[in-house]
Amino acid sequence: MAKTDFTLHIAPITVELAPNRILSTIGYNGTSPGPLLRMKEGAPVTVNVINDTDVPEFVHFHGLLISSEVDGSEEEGSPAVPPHGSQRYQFTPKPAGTRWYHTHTMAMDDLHRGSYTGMFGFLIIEGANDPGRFDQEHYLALRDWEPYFTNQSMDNDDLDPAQAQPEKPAVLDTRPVGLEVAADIFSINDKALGAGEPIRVNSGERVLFHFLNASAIENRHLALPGHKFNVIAMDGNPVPTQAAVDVLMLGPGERIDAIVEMNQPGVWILGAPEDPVREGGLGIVIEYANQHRTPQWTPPPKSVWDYTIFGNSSGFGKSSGFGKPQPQAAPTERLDMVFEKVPRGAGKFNSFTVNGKSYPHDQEFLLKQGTRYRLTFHNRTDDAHPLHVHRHQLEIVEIYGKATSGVIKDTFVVPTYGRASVDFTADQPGPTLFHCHIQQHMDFGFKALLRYS
Ligand SMILES: [Cu+2]
Repeated sequence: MAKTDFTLHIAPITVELAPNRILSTIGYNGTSPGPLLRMKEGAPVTVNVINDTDVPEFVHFHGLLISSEVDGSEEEGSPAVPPHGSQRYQFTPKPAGTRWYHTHTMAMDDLHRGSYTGMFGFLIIEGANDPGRFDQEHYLALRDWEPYFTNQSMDNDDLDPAQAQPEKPAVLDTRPVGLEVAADIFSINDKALGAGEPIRVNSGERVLFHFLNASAIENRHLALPGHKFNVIAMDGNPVPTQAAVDVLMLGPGERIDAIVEMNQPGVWILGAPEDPVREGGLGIVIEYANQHRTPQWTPPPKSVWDYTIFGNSSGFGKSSGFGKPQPQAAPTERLDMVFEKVPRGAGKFNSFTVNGKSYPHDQEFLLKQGTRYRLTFHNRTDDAHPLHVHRHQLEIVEIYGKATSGVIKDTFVVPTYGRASVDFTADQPGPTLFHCHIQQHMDFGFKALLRYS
């Protein structure tokens, strides 16, 4: 048997967000986030997962181009980690970049299962990507805790681009909607704002941040007063055009690598622009040397998130000059997915359909190996959804009614009533799961299985 390179031990843990706020959950190796797994691109690894709970578990390696057998998805036929048993995953990690791993079990109406737990962590694949000069780096995962059901909409999608909403139906469905999941307690990694050590910086330093939205629930925004985020990679993939922005947006599952030039001495809060979210814990203090005062927060300039400014079509920003994706052949086949929400379609909860049908869409999405596809997502719902395709890389080619190229993602947010197209090459045989990365949406129908013919 191959030697074990990494061991993940699933068991109940406690997380001390603050001295007066200690949570019980499930985690990997006694902590949440779990250990940072550092792998080398192209060097085979064995991950041994030991499950010390009473239920089957799946560990999904998110953003990796690996086979269905080890992808960690029940729908794709990966074997479960049995209760009080273990499972070995052997694969060759690729591509280089900021990836992550997390549980992929269903939660349904149990808010103590699946991605509501502390089972997630960063997975870094080291390779040829060159982030440029930096003085220190930090891995920051955004989380919410102690989720509950509510019929009060908590959406904060107002920072999304104002747009035509091409998929908005002429007549809106006004039936009462079901219970949704919300949370009021937040953290970055395992600490609420102010409870952990600050990030200590010197004026003039370049700090590389690896951000991950590990929430099961909601898209998140981040800002750092007086500073800009120079985005160099999204979902671990270098962007064709590096651009500096005031506010980042990450849907659940998304990652952003960004360099911040520390040139505003003071003590600042890096956190969520929405007051209840930041005051609920989603933030971390940035403290310059020899600065002693209360951490400052000022609202960021009004800002909209737009993936296309990082693409090849953009006229501003500076070319990253590394890892630039090769121009791809034009797609020869088309696929369409239409998403609709059925209010209270699952009893107390809403359900979702893809092309008017429920999972698993037998034989509906058949891929021919080696073919490049254009997949268009039609979001006929009143939410912005983080869409994720397993084991493949997606090139955004149209979003917000704008064309772009070269932005390579595994997860991206399709706006409310919006439309987006991605191109991908079917070069990863095996069942392939597509789903919304909001746990409740996935559990209640927002998913489909793509198969190779
Ligand atoms: Cu969703």
